[in-house]
Amino acid sequence: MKRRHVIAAASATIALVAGSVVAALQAQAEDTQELVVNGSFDAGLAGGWWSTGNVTMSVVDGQLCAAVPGGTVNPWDAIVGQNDIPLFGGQSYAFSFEASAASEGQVRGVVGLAVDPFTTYFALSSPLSPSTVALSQTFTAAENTTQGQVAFQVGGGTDPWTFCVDNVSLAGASGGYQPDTGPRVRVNQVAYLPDGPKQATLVTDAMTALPWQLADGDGTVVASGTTTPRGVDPTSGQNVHSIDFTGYTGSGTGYTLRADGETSHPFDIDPAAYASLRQDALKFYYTQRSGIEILDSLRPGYARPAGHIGVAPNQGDTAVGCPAEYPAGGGPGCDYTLDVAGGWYDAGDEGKYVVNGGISVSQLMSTFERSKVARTSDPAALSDGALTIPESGNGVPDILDEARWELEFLLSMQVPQGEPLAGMAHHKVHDDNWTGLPLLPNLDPQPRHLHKPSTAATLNLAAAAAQAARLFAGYDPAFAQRNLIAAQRAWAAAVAHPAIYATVADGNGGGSYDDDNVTDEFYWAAAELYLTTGAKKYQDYILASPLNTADVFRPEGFDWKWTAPLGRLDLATIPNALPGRAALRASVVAGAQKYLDAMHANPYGIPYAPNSGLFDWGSNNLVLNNMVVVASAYDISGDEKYRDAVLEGVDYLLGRNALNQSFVTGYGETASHNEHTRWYSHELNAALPNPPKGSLAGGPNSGIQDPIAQALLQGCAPQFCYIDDIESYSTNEIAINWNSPLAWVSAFVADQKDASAPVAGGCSVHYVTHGQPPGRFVAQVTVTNTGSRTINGWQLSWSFLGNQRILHLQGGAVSVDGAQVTVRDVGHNARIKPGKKVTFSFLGRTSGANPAPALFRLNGHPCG
Ligand code: 9MR
Repeated sequence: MKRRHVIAAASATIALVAGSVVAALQAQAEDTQELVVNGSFDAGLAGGWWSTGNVTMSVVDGQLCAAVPGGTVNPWDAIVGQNDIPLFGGQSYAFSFEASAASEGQVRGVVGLAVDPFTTYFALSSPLSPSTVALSQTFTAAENTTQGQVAFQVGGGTDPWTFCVDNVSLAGASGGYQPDTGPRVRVNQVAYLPDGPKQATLVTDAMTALPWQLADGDGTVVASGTTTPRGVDPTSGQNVHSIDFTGYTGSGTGYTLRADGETSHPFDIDPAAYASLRQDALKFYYTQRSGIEILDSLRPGYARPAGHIGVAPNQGDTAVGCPAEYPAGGGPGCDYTLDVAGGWYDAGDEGKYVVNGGISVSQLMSTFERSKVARTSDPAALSDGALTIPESGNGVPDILDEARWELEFLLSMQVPQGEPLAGMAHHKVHDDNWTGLPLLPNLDPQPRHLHKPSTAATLNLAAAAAQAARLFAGYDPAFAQRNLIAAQRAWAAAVAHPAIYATVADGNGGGSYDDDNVTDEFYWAAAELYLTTGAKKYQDYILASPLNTADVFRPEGFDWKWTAPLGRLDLATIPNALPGRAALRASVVAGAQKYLDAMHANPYGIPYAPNSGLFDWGSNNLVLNNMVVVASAYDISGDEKYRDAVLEGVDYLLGRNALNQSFVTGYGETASHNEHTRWYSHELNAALPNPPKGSLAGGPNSGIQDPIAQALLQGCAPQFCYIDDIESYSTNEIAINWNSPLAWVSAFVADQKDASAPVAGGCSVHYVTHGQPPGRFVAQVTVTNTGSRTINGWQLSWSFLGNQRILHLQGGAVSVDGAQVTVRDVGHNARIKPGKKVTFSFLGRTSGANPAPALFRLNGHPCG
């Protein structure tokens, strides 16, 4: 915007001088909002200003000027505009702009629908000359839409001309948006565990304690007490009380909690409630798959054709090249093509990003890896067949099969040998331009390109592939080896090119996933490579990294951009020989304590308290990642306060929040179901489904970076910066890196079902390896009965953590299923009296790190 002399047009009902339009309208009505983003062009063309292909836009002298061709027929044959403007039927809007022509021309300023049938709601036309005219008029919107647009139709002239426009404003009511938050008693709408914490929150004006009652499914009051006033909660702006009904340990369905004349949504108290969430959170990945038909037989209601397999109108992904010049000044593109079909679509868009793929697939693999090392875990729940995917029944745990779908894609993004950046990974592949909604993947007509390799992507590949190398060793040694080689090549390439950064400017048609600090990715990749290989060079790197001793558990949590915690968590929980490992384990517990303290300080029990007080994009995944840290502290320390903190954190996501809603589709009385996705776009097209059960919404985001959130949620307290609308991509998208901690945490919570059962403390196992010629080792395993009753008949099971294989075993009968080993007694040694031992030994083969198994189960119960 630049102050210029303006002539008020005769047709305008309100004539205003430049610069005061918005202020004046704001004075008119308190809830008036500016709906045009960057209508002053102070930020160049930011805000999504677009034009038809025959018009060239530029910002000149603080205004948008467009070179318009001559010889078009209709006004709409040349357009400059902005989309994604929400309008509310019956509400009044003031539309204004200032325009001129370098010589002469004609403009038709339209407020209309950006999609078919392109309804014009309102139009304001004027001839233009070099003197700037200000046009403004009010109108009443005819219908609700989140897909309104402001468009300047400048076609229809015989001669080419230059159109300039400035101070574009569409100001109007916010629609009086008030979320329906239902009863003021806020609970986990899914289930509490009978032996877990049971917390609720009451929104009330009362300043003193109030009585509460818990009623069972028949309406019988089964517990009562008084609330604890907590004052005004800064995350919601509400005066709240907390309610603690942990003392009730019964179980059943249809419980309600009553206080202050309000009755909560119903909920269960059920030890087995989270088994289905574990499965659904993991099943999410099949329906995110690219490059494969989604079968109705596997996901009824979710069938869709394979996307991006080189079949028109798709222009990818079987032979994708680079642009001549990488976007955003990235220099010359590559001169080869890659087959990058497959993988998961990132989120609601059809891009595939190595950075985000890396953390997502790693967290899936960690969900599986935890089942090898954590006492409260259930490998059977993650076994082959658990997820009903195309690979079910192939002898490999489904969770690893699902991970492999993404790993194959990550490997395909690696720059081939012989090329200048060989071993690096291309940062991403996506459409050249953003597409609208809905759009089934197979119908995406946009050209797609590989984007410039980045150090961050390369290290994501290194970390994920290194982890895959140890996890697949027991199931598919060739694939494991392929991953190991790729990981090592990626590491070497990242060391050789340590500072090739993705920039925020490379964000057209896909997310930028920009990151100019990759010290954390180096730390994470070194950790995974060390855990898999045990090699000294990775150990040296870890020990020399300042991040190895830094406090990596920040108040704002971790995500794709801050990955040091991934390395720290794995070094702490997966057995290894790193010097100083005890301190790393202690650091996880210390980090968890901070999140636990934050959670207890917050009356909604949110284990997330960023220093800014603002919630970030995808806050639900940050909450969940903090819970991963807390759960790991429980696995490390066995201290139940950490287990309980995870259970309480889940309450927030499933309804104990200011909006009184669950953020997981299909879970809870009132749950997110209109998440931003291009193919499960039921809100826009009734023939399409909503996102599948178990899909996590990004969640409250103080930044509100999308138009509908900006129109409706201005000034929101953090918890209110969310709307379950498909257009709200900054608060309500689904994403592979958001469901991955949901899967991890819901698996952890599902595993807590037996926590009240006494832990079998009747055995201990001593596992010692010695005499290691290269590639060979001998292990001696001693099982001691530390209980008071004779064990009569035993079977000891464990999982190898790397590529160990048993060649020959004495003193037991061995069976092997992938990485899982079971050794049974051989009759004569079946009885182990209290205080006595049995011993067996085996000759094994391995390469790389050879840690002792972390967890032994005797007759199904953890030992030690
Ligand atoms: O999760 C990402 C978040 O941390 C960033 O702030 C945001 C803006 O850059 O982008 C998010 O990731 C989106 C990605 O760029 C494109 N696919 C959808 C992702 C989730 O919204």
